[in-house]
Amino acid sequence: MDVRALHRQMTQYNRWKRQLDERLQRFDDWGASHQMLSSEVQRTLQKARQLLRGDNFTIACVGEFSRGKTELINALLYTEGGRRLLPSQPGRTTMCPTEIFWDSNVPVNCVRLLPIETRRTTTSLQNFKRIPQNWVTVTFDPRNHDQTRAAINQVSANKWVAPADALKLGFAMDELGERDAEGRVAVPAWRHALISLDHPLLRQGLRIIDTPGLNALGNEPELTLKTLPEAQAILFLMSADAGVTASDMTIWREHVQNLRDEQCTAVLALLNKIDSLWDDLQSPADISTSIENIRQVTAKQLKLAPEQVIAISAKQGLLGKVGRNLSQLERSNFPQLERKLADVVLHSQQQIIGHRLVGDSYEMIINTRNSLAKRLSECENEIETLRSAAPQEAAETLQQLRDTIRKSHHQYHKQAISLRTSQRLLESQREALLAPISSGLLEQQISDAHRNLAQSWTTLGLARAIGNFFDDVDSSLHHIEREIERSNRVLVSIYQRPEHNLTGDELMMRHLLKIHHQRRQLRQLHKKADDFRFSLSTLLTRKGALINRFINTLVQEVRNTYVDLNKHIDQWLQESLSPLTHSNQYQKQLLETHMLRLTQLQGQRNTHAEQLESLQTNIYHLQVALNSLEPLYQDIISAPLVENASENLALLRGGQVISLLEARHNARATHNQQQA
Ligand SMILES: Nc1nc2c(ncn2[C@@H]2O[C@H](COP(=O)(O)OP(=O)(O)OP(=O)(O)O)[C@@H](O)[C@H]2O)c(=O)[nH]1
Ligand SMILES: [Mg+2]
Repeated sequence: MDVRALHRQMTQYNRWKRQLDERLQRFDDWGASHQMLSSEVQRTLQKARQLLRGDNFTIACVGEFSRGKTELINALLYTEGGRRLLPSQPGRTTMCPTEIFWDSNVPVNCVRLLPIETRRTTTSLQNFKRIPQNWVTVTFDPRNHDQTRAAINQVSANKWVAPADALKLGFAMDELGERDAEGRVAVPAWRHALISLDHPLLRQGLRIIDTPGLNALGNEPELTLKTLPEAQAILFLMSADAGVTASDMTIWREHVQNLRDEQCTAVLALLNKIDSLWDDLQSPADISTSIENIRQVTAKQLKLAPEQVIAISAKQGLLGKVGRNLSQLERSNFPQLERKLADVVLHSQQQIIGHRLVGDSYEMIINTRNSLAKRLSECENEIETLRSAAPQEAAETLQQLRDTIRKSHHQYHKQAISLRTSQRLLESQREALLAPISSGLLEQQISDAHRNLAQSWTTLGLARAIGNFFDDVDSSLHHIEREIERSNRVLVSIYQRPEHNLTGDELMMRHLLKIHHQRRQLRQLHKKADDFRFSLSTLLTRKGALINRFINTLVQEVRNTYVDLNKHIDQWLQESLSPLTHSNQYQKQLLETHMLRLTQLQGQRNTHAEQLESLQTNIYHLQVALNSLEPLYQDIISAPLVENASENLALLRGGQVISLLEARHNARATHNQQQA
């Protein structure tokens, strides 16, 4: 039985990323030592490397209280020692959202805690993460179990406050439990916890988010608006003995379903605690049948494919690992969950492979090597021609060689001019592309929304103000999509010009302007805003503070997405022609160097032997450069990146698919128009 699938996949993923990063660095170093790479190429390499380094793999556990979210994390992270890492008990245990990871920049085992009082401000969690002074840090030595437990158990800490203070912190009375003798109520002591723990899985870049049940998501807008959408996988926990309860369904609908539908997050629904259905009086076959039935019913209720619902026992998984009892572990079905997660890690790897920056970097390496090899073979032909020429014809032969080179240089020069014109053509789209998402326009819409909100004393008025704001956002999105379509036509027409001599459309398809990611984000925010609007009548009377925090977070997230969009489009304008430019500049540069050498030879009236020697030196330099690039090139072509085929075959535009044929047809039409 495979009990280490996730660990193995994470290790493989990291090794793969390191290898990719190392290859890009080798190319960068090669360029530096041979002075052969333009600053544009270097920038692409740097950005691709940043992408690889910044990438974490995040799993978030979501569900009602006591479904076993924390127990599942304990089983996932168990290594040795026979103890639970995180507190997991009957009833409410985890009181604040908790992120568990290993921060290799500050390699200290510690728990950082954000006091609940920070909820009185409208500052977002993201901003608090940048202000270390607001956090209480408790360091611990993992070999000291009592110290570790005391530090980590803080995630279930409560504090007693007056009911009025609890309301100010955004809690609703019905969320709070019994009052103590002094009439106070218990609220979580911390708003958020960050646990940095040196652990083999976390060292590989795994990040786990544990959330408390009981309306924690509703109370912390940033969790639903930002943290969950950014996770690569969401585990939604239910209890096998209860099936999908009404409150499970509410959490599913409000916080998870939408993320799954947008298909950027892998969602697995888990029916936990199957051991509570194990019954000595029933045959194992009967028990399996009844678990299978619950699984099928759950899949239907959640509208998921049955293979996305897994019946497990987190507790038996943990106990099986602790006691090294393989049959118990197998029966808990925990290894199946780990295999599923391993598949999600693999998917994440494919997404990196499909990233334009990574594809471009590989393309440049291959392109550089091929240009170099071509130039070298041409030089070898030249020297052969010169060698076979009689000494008295040498001057004439040199002249012929220069003419040939000048001709090809002329071709590249013409291409360079055409590329500059193309770049200007793209640049001329800038204003129209960026206008719908300009910060001025957005800030105007935000201030209109704030004014309307401030004047709205009724739920209807508030709902209308939020609705109007998102109508504005939608209309900007619509507007920009029309502009993108136009700009992509221009790009296609450029890539398809005969002088670029491209075989296949892969390169062009990779460089079309796509904003799937940002569009998805804005749609999700819109959907959340709608859900919020419709729940306003129940919220208004009790949660003024929450409404403010929600709206602020929402607006901030829209703002962030706009900033991201602006950056994305600006980069596209600068970089979408870079593969063509790189190839052209590089060939041109090689030819120029060579032509200079031939001109010097002609001018210096050297002997035939000296001329041959000089050309031989040139060949030698090219050969040295090629030899040092060759191992990297061989590595790359022996293990190429596998492209995301579907993305290259069709360009998705606002849910509509433009076929490759159509794109080509459009390109030809534009090209003909320009020719005319
Ligand atoms: N029998 C059984 N009990 C389990 C299983 N998983 C968790 N439990 C128990 O259920 C109780 C609640 O588990 P937790 O992991 O604390 O649940 P949670 O979802 O994190 O709950 P909150 O932190 O309150 O949101 C604990 O006593 C666990 O030991 C399981 O697979 N089988
Ligand atoms: Mg918990």
